[in-house]
Amino acid sequence: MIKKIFDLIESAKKVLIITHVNPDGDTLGCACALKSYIGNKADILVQVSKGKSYPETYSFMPYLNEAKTLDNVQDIYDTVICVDVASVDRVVENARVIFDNAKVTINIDHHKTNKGFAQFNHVLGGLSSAGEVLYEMFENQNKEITLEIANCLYVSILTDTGCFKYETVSPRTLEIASCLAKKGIDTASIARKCYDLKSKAMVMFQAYCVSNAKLIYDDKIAYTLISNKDMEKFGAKDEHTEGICEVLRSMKLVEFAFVLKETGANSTKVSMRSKEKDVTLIAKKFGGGGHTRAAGCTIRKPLNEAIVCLLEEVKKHI
Ligand SMILES: [Mn+2]
Repeated sequence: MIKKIFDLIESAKKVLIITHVNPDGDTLGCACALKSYIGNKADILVQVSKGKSYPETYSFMPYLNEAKTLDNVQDIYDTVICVDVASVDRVVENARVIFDNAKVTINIDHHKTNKGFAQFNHVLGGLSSAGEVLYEMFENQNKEITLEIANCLYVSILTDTGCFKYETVSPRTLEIASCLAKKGIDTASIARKCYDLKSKAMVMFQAYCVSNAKLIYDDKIAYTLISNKDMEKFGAKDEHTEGICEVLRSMKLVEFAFVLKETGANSTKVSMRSKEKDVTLIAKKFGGGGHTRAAGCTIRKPLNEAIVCLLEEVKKHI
């Protein structure tokens, strides 16, 4: 399959590399690495809607300033490649039209819930990151990993492992990180750019969300609700909620952490983290998915009802 995918890329006329919605470091890192490899005939589509952008944190990465968005992408691609996209539900609006019309569709991912929605799928569920999957593909086919590609893949792996903290980190993950470091990337500088250049507004907003958290079930469950009003009050962007769930989980007794964000009158986006338990079991109940200890879903209910439904489900897993 790996050789086949590189052959398909070779023979493609116009390639669209698609990130998942609410793009993170992994999907963006893979998109930039692939764009760097493929060159001019490839465009990146960062799936963000009108007036929105990918997280500012990642603006240091190459090609993102020229990336397409859902507002301006055209249906002119014969080949599309989804990177770090767990399911086709995460290809939305006109991206979905382009995906459906493309002659060749490729899916490169590491979500164990990925069912292989494209014509050509290379999914290694359980690997640390889509970046690790992509690295192995390059190496398997003896493709040169340039300094630029190494930088991008390192961002993928670093961010999707929470700085090499998660159980998904294997000896091979660390070996790959080492290989990337040997290419000459500045690992300290990348970590600083990813984690220590947050805006004051973001840190203050996160502190507010954390201080609003409720702890229940002998502190086993921590959750916080974020309304549109909260977002407005702090002038917060969607990306500013990134990391709150991890802070809640970091409390000693907490097993499950949830961040519920109002996304519409009848729509609540849920991020979930756990220390040991499999949160994909909870996410799947609401049509979501993800990883064992980091998953998400959208509950078609207002914020205050969504939390009731969610806790009802979580109780079964305590
Ligand atoms: Mn990922």
